[in-house]
Amino acid sequence: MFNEYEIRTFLFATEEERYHLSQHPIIMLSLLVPKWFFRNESNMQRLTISMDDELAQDFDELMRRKGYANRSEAFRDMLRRELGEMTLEQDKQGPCVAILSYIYDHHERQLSSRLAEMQHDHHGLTVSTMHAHLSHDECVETLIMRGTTAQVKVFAESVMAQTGVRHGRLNLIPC
Ligand code: NI
Repeated sequence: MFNEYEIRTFLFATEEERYHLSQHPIIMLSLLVPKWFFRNESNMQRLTISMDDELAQDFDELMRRKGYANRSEAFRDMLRRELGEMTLEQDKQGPCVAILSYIYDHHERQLSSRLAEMQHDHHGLTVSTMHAHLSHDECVETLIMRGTTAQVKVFAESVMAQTGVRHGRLNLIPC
């Protein structure tokens, strides 16, 4: 709806340019929006990135597919993900929040009780568990955990390695 670029263009334009820009109804409208509506840019840095046409096209395609409204937010998210992974990799004793999800066959011998027992044994790690009965045979579970990256990984891997547990995925978020 309102474009940060248009606002900035208006604010930094010369008198003459400003007159022409003021003919643009969207820009005039956007000036009525209070400043707090936009992100606080006072502590934001502007980076200029050069890339070849092909990479730029691929980036725009990725942005569209993922539903980003602009390149800046797409790039910030990629950078945050990369930095997060680096933090997790470098500091295995650092704190994290983790989400583990998996599907399992509840007809598998004693698997339900074994999984519950494993969670009880790590009650300090498991913050919450959600269980849903997917079908006659299958259950889906999502665990929210809190602990060091190393602890969470070891526990998650032992759960995913159980016979009958499938599609295990662990999402680690540094905090
Ligand atoms: Ni179930």
